[in-house]
Order: sequence, then structure tokens, then C-alpha cells
Amino acid sequence: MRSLGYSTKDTFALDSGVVVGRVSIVHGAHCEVISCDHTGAERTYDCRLSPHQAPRPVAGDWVKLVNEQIADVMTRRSALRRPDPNGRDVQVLAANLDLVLLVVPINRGLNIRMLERFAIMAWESGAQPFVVLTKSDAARNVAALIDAAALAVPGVEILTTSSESGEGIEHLRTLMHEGVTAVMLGASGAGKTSLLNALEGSAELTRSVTRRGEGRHATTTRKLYRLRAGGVLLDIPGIRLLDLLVGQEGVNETFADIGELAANCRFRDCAHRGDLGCAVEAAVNSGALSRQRLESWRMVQSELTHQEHRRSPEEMARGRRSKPSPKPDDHDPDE
Ligand SMILES: Nc1nc2c(ncn2[C@@H]2O[C@H](COP(=O)(O)OP(=O)(O)O)[C@@H](O)[C@H]2O)c(=O)[nH]1
Ligand SMILES: [Mg+2]
Ligand SMILES: [Zn+2]
Repeated sequence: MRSLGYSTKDTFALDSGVVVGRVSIVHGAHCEVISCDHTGAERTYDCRLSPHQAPRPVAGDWVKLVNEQIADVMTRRSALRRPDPNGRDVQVLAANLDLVLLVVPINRGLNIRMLERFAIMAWESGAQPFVVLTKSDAARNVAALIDAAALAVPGVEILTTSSESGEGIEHLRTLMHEGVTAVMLGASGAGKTSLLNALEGSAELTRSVTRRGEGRHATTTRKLYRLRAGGVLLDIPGIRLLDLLVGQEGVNETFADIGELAANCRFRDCAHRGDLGCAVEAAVNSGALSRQRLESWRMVQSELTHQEHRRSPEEMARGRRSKPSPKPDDHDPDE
């Protein structure tokens, strides 16, 4: 079970006589479950998904098998979510994660806004975010970009990597030890597959996708890779800014610097928008906080309101009557 990422953080007990497995891929109405018995012998099951199955299993889920079918989905200790296509519901991308790698390239500068949003989504998942700035070999002013990233996601560790030079790869490997389940959150083209190949020391994974011409298919399935370092990596599709789910907790964590300043605002419900005695705006005026940072926070806050409205039709109708809802930013330079 350890080889599948079972960790001390998983709360379910491994009773004898009960077959427990981990979901590796979901495709349509089927999913693949890998189980492992006390001797360490593995077995893969092809399970049918019943439309009544709630919650719907996703990659990373631990499930109980009865008669080779899923009888129960174990309580998730963390889950990465995004809005579903209609924007009203949320879709779970991967479950039971320990580490969310925010994979952002720096060969053409750093997309701060993307980094902030990935961090919000990661914090919301309940797993630990970790920033991986990729393509450092092709980047300029790396030190300045690291500083900018540190301001954008306070308290989150940052690593620069290059799949070309090998920089940071060994460090990454040490994070992905046995019992760790990780996921890479990044736009397509960010260097995720190259990173995985660098970690594993093979070009196997990229090749198999192109050779069989399954590029499109491969991005819609979810996979579970057992890494040589001992951990498990769940593959999710490349994420676009549009796909990001914004939540208040994730915003608070990601903008902890603004939260700290806000404690000194005169009014507890200060909107930091020309309010009397606003400590956040005072910090911008004194240069202690960048104006861009406050702008990011404002944008994310209005997106949060917008997403909440979309999930509640009555609220949305009410919002339409009074004022137009702010539009989320749907610009994604990588797509
Ligand atoms: N210079 C440089 N290019 C990279 C690096 N990693 C990936 N690339 C290039 O970036 C492109 C996208 O990489 P890929 O791993 O497929 O990104 P993915 O879509 O996130 O899986 C490819 O052309 C890679 O060759 C790197 O460390 N340095
Ligand atoms: Mg890829
Ligand atoms: Zn204020």
C-alpha cells in the first residue's frame, strides 16, 4: 500500500479481509483500481462506475472493493478541484494529495497572476503547495524572478528547475519519497512532462504519447505514476486560468501579507478601497506593499464573488438586477 502512496495521513484502517485499492485512471464509465495485498502483490481491476456512485471516484481515491467492484470511496483527506464546464459545480481532479507542485515556467518572465491563482487552488485542496519555476536554463534574472514569486505566494517554498541542465531535479526527487502523493498544477507547455521525464530519467512518457498519437486522449485521462523516488504522481490535464477555482481560504493563505496589514484597518469589514483608516492602502502609499499586489487581490476577490454567484442562480439573478457581476479574467497566455 505504501507503494501506492498510502500514508500516515490516510485515516482509514487497513482491515484484513477487505480489499482496498487506489484509483489510477478514470475513463468514461470505467476506472482502473490498483490494489496491493499484505505480501505487496499488486492487482489491477477494471471497475464499472455506477451513475449512483457518490462521490464519483477520481484518480488518487482510495476505494473499497467488493466482488471486484467499487463498494465505497474512502473519505478524501485533500482534493484538487476546479469549476465544471457549466461553472455551477465543482469537478474533483485528484484526491488524497500531499503536495501540489505549482509548475510555472520562467523562460519568458514570470506570470505572477497565474502563480497566485495556482496557489489559491492548491491551498484550497488541503495539500501543501510548492512552487517549481521551470526552464531556468532559458531564463534571465532568475534571482529577481524568485524574489517576485516569494512575494506572490508568501510562505510557499520555491525551487527553480531545468529539465535541460538538471537543476533542481534531485531536490524535487527528495520531496517525492514513499508515502507522498503529488500533483503538478501547470498550464500546458509549462514543462510538466519534461520534469517527470527528468525525474524518472527517461523519455518514455512523452514518447509513448506521441508515438501512438494519443496526445488528446492522454490529456483527458488521469494517471497514477509510481516514481522511482518512491512517491506517487497523479497526472492531471494542463490547467488554464479559466479553470481555476477561487476560494476564500485559498485567497487568505495566498494573500496572507494583505491579511496581516488588514488587521490594522480601522474597520473590520474594510474593502481597502478608499475606506477611512485603511492600513492596506496606507502600505501601498508608503511603498511597503506593491500596488500590483493589491490589484491582484481585488481582482481575485471579485472573481470569488462571481464564482459564488454562478453557483447560486438566485444570487446571480439578484446580482443582475443590482449590478453586473465582474467577469473573471480568461486570458491564458499559454493556451
Ligand atoms: N529550455 C527548456 N525548455 C524546456 C524545459 N522543460 C520543457 N521545455 C520545453 O517546453 C515545451 C513544453 O514542455 P512539456 O514538458 O511538454 O510541457 P507540459 O505541457 O507542461 O507537459 C517543450 O518544447 C519542452 O522541450 C526546460 O527545462 N528548459
Ligand atoms: Mg505534458
Ligand atoms: Zn483596509
